[in-house]
Amino acid sequence: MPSIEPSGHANGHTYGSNGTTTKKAMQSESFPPTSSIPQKFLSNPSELGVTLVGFSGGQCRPGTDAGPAVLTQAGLLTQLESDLGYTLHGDNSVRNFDDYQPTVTARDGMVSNSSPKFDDPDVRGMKNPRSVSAVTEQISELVYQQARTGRLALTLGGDHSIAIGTVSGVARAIRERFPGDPNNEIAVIWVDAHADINTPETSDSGNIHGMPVSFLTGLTTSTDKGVFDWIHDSHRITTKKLVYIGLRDVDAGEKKILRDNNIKAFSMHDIDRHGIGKVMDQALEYIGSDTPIHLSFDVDALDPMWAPSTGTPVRGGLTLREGDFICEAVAESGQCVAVDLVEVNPRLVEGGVGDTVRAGVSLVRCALGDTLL
Ligand SMILES: [Mn+2]
Repeated sequence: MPSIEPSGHANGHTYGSNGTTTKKAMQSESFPPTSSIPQKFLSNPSELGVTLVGFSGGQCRPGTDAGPAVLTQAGLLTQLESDLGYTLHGDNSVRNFDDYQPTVTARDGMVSNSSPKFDDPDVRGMKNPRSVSAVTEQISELVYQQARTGRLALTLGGDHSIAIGTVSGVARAIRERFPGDPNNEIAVIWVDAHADINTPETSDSGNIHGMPVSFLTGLTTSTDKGVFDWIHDSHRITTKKLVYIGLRDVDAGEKKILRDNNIKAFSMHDIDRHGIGKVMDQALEYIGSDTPIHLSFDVDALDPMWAPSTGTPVRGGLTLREGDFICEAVAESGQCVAVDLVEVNPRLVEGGVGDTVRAGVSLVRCALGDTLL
């Protein structure tokens, strides 16, 4: 079992070879883009709590587990430190969750249903249920430990099932940091081609990366031992503060869930009609200025023209600028407490991994306060 080291490197660390504190301090004096946005909910706004999740067991294509490695190799974390002036805490290498990673079958190159270290048969149709539950439980604790210090929690995935961990960890930390405050329930902006709100029962595929929102909102619960039975009320979010942006491939069962629960969703149709600027105004107004925001960005929200290396691409998506704008608008709100970037799959090389990685780097930079001018 991978060990949990919650607070990581207490003094931060340098990702470049010889970056020094002196140089960084001088840079933050002359380039203050990050600190220029007043932060409403972060007590340590210049600190980032990084979690690097190399896990792909929430779906059937190997490769998203290598997402954090290619993003960091492209210099993302170094840039956040040297260009944006953050002090980095948490992971400086990718957590691989080897014990829980499903095996790849030689026959078809797809992920098999049981992980190498323990038997993991389907539960309620879910594939790899115990593996995904165990990994997301650990992610939840790790991200909680970062968020509870008042840092912004940045998580690089991994498939989107890991958001069961990230969002639950942040929800718990914010409740704890603002006890008694009626606004201590986080809002989640879920940017995605898909709604990821299937219950095990409505899902056709059984892939848990299509279900995280149903577990996070309590639309589905589990009492099966070792299968998401670790999720409690303190981990959950309300459907009232959930906002989708970029939807265009929503299952019939999910459409019913969105309608029945009156969940706020801006599809590509809405973006076409109003433009991304107005959509973001409406999204932030809906959430309200008194609520912390967790931004969970699936790179497949972007059109495959910009981000082809992802497991479930859907044409007709966001341009890179629209994606960046969403991130910029969330950063400008001063309400952002956590950012996920998920579903970058460098094994899917058709169309170009480089473009996808560059898009991912750009999205994260924008979400963390980078500006064009
Ligand atoms: Mn997703």
